[in-house]
Amino acid sequence: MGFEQAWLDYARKISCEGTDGIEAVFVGIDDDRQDILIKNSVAELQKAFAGLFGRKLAVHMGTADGDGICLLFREGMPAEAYHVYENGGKITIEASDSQGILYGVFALLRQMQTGDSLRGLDLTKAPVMPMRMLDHWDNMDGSIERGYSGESFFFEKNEILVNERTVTYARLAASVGINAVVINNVNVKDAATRLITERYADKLKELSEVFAGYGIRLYLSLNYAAPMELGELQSADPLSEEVRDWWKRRMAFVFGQIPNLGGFLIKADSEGRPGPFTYGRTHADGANMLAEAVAPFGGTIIWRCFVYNCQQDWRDEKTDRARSGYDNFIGLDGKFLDNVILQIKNGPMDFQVREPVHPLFGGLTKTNQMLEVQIAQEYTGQQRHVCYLIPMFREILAFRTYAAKEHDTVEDIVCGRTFGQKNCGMAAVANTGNDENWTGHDMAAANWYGFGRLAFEPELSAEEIAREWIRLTFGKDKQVEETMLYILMNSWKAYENYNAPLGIGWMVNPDYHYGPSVDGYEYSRWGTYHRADHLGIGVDRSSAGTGYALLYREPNASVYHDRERCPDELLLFFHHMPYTWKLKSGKTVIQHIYDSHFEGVEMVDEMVERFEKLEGKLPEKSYQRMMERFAHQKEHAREWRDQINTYFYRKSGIPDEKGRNIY
Ligand code: GCV
Repeated sequence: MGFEQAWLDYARKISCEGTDGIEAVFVGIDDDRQDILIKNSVAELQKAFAGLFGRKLAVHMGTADGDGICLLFREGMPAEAYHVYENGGKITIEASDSQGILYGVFALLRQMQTGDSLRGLDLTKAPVMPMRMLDHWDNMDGSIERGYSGESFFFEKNEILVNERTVTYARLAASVGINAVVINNVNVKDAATRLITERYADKLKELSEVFAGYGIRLYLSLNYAAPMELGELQSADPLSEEVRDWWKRRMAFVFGQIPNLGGFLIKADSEGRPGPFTYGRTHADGANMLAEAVAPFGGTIIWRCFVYNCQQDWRDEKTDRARSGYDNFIGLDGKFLDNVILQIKNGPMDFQVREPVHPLFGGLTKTNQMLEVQIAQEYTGQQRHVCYLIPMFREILAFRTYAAKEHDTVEDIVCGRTFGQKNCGMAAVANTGNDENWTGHDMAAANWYGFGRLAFEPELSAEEIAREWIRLTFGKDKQVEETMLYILMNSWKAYENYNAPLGIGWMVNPDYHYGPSVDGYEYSRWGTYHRADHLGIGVDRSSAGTGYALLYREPNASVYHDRERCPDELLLFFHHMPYTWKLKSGKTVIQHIYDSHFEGVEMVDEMVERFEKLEGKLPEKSYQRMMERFAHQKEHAREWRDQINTYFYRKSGIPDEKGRNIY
């Protein structure tokens, strides 16, 4: 399938003061330090100027002396940082490494496309998170686990694809500062187990070279039981010498073949995947074995904390899936090697529309950590509903853990400010596929764009990021910008309103996780219950219940533990409450359920009404694609509203104060 250019579409002509005099690029970087990143930086400038202004930029090598855009190395700047400034009509991009130059080029182009002038431009940026990663859940047969925008563009029929689309993907990712990409699903099975064998070495090398040209390290998800599944050993015990040697040899081979390999991501002992528990070993044993094997090659092991018992009995009210990540890892704090990073989902459950922050953030103090979020909207509308997630990510990053006197937010931790860690950052489960527009819903591209921008500059607001994305994608039209901004900024709240109420989560159709099913997961083995009866709803996670609330540091623990102080939006996550309980908002729980569900639908109606007015102002194809999705969202939001309201009306017998239609 063909593909569009998303926010790097230079086809639309623009005007920006200060660009007229720019006729050339001057590369004041010694020949021996010019690499593929510098070449790609120059090529990007040429491509952009050709598209945006119809002008061919000349290139002068070995000099930074001329009117135009000058690329220069300047010692002493932090890694990947850039300084872009204008002086007398001349633009200079300085960095201490080629990656910084590339980011500077993209920053300049962004400024040209979103701003009105380059006069007085003076931007210095240094990314604060060392690792800014996209995790693709692509399978080698071309399918994508939780993929909502077509098939994989990395794999097809068990082969690796490297083509024009790969290059455009790398450009898009690099333009927002992504510097690491995992190409295959964490559920590593079948052919994917063989990614570390001869079979795929050449193609992986080729792919990694494309990535390297844009400052992206290639990562692979690893099958923990590979020594057995490749038919070479009888065991995968991390303390067995034979197993350890096997991994050392395998890693020497893989890194020898793929020089730009960053390392591996591992899902172990989770949802049926193999892991060290089989041998009575800990996750530190497992992770460290692999870390030792990759250390000689500068490799990193990213080990996921999404470990829980997915064979739970719904009758068992003491086992709490929310506790499991914490319980499995907190005792291992400080036991991981330096080149291991624990990757922790933002919440203790699984990317619900609302969850508390994972208590391992702030719990772990001696371990490298990364935040894992999901821009593939598995539980937030699957890229058919619009749901701009950057406001949620901002809230998560701003959460105070109280793990230190100051600089103790999640952002501080994953930027290395709290515990001084060098190996940390943020990863997002990717939302791309081979759809023409990459992300199914055109507006879902704002999550891809936004994730990268946020990871590079976490100080940006969700609104600033949204405005940038809108201008880059659709141009600088006031009505388009304000309308799209309104939709994006209201979309998470709208979705939360018509979804499961007050932090309880789930209530989706099992397996494919789309559409309402209040009891879909209520009697299942997955540990995801709402415990509603005719009197009330919610899971008691206080000390009288599962004790989960007490896993946080004070004062968070006391606040969550106390039903009077617990924030409304998380009340049912932490407490089982009567329907008649008065929330801080002044409404009862049941009235809140009704009101929020009616409001959610009204919000969607308002978004769609505003969007319709953009007809003729957006490219016809994108407008039609979005209209189709909005029409579905409108109808589907009603389904959510009516099923949830009706369920709780029938369960509680309490009518809506406002007498609206509930069935
Ligand atoms: C890749 C959830 C998803 C699974 C996913 C898993 C994970 O359970 O539904 O599809 O597996 O999370 O994050 O490992």
